[in-house]
Amino acid sequence: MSLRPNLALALALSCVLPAAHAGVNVAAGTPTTANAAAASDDTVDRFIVRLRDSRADARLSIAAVGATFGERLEIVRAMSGGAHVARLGRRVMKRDAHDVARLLRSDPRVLSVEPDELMHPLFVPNDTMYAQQWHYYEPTGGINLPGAWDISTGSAAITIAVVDTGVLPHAELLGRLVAGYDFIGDASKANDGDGRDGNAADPGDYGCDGANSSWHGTHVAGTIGAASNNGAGVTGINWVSRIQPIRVLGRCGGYTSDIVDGMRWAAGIAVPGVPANPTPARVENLSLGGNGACSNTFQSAINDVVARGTVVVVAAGNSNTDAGNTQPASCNGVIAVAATTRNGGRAGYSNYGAKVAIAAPGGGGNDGILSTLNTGATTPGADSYAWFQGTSMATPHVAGVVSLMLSVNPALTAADVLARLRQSARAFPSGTGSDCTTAICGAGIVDAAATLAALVAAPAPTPPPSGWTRIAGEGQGFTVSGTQTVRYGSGSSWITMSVAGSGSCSNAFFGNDPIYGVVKECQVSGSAPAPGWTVIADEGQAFNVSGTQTVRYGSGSSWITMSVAGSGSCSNAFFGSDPFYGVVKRCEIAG
Ligand SMILES: [Ca+2]
Ligand SMILES: [Ca+2]
Ligand SMILES: [Ca+2]
Repeated sequence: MSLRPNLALALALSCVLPAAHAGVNVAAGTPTTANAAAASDDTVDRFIVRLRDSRADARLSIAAVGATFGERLEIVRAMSGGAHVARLGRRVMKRDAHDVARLLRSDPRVLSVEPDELMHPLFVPNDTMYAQQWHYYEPTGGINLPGAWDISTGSAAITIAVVDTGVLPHAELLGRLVAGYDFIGDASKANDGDGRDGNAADPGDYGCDGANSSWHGTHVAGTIGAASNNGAGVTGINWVSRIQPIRVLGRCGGYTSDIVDGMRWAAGIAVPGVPANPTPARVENLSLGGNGACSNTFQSAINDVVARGTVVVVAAGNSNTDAGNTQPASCNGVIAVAATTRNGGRAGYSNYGAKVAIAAPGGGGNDGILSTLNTGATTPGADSYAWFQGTSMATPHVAGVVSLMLSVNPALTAADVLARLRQSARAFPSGTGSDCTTAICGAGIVDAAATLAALVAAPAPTPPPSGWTRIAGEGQGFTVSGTQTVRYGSGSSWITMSVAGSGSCSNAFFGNDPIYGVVKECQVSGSAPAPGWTVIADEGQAFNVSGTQTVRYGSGSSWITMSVAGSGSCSNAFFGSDPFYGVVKRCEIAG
């Protein structure tokens, strides 16, 4: 069966629209990033491809898949998580890209194909200035920070990754930055003259349809941790912890493939061709997004990052629509943040719906969020401050509070953090003219003081000691069979992580020091799945077992176990249902 005619049709359709669309889209001069970015988003030539056979020569295999459909398909680079970025020989309309991906996926050598979609910063610049950071302390629209600062202003052991346009060494950020990485592979998007490099400073994202540089990452970083109580400028939410710039957004946005590599690296997970992260982050702030339900590419990266004990906080989006249509806000395992205004109502631009976990101030009308910026129109100029609005600004309010929570108790898991934020959230006010409710804006407005007070009053319960078995002393290596829950620490302070294979009982491996000045050890959970599960297939692959054996299908803590004789398929259809909706699954064999 030749699929060539279908693909040709999909590609041909794509050629009609750019000219017509360009005419509609001339919003040139509108100084918002959202408009500036839209024009460059119409077409796609990059795809994220995962091959069935991970040992195959990816360059040859991917080219051969393209040739099957009469198209040129070339590898751009290998990604974290085992996939590859590939470029099609020509551009297709974005709305046709999923059809193209579906056709390529029909090749038996291919496990998955998704368009490598562009994500954008989700802020709305606003030049109206009010000399107050109402968003931190006002009882109606603020996040009740002063009471939280009485409990914690942050811990130097915690790192917060700002996955964004990069961060400038603003005087109010300089002492707080740790080395990050610049993941932008495409030099024309990067604006710094080359592809990936070790310098995550923001060179400016100017040049997208005449737009000036946004310094978006510098604004976000200032909300999380501008120098505070220093008699100058603005205050940040966290006064002590470290900020790690992860540069993924450049001119006209950033590719999903770069963003997920940056997310994994920030959490301490290896990325091909990039040196290891010496200071992995416990919190990642993603004030970015794009259209669409959660891709497998995003979900798989989020699963990996959360399994390392890192909390992922993302913007719900600025399209005044259901956040289920925005990614990565619609992914499982993230904390999606809606934006509220100074009177506590829903900001007119804010996305909403069941995917939203919690709300925080993003500003509206004349009341923006005040943070650090730069005067440069293109390349960096002088330090400055500015008011911005958007779910991009709401998100770092939550990431900042999460970093204070982890400073108080680094043993909290991502699930603990989310549950506690929601339990302690402040009820939405009514009569705002645009009321939030728990049905559309999450559990409430984040309440920093109430969240930290509850944390101090009742620390997260730790499992009984009898459920854990010592496997290594501090500084020793260890190996677990399959994937198991391992904790590192002592007494009542532990960092818990899901570990596959070998690890090291050290601060470096677990990302932080759970209990400073105390000799620690590593323990494996006694209630973890029985040792000895071995991966035999990824989702969608066929497998064979000799004789009759116990096979499980799923991921993390959700599995369907079945007795299989001979061959099977690692799929919902074969196992009868989906054990873990929205998550990439695999098959494992006992023993
Ligand atoms: Ca570069
Ligand atoms: Ca750079
Ligand atoms: Ca300051």
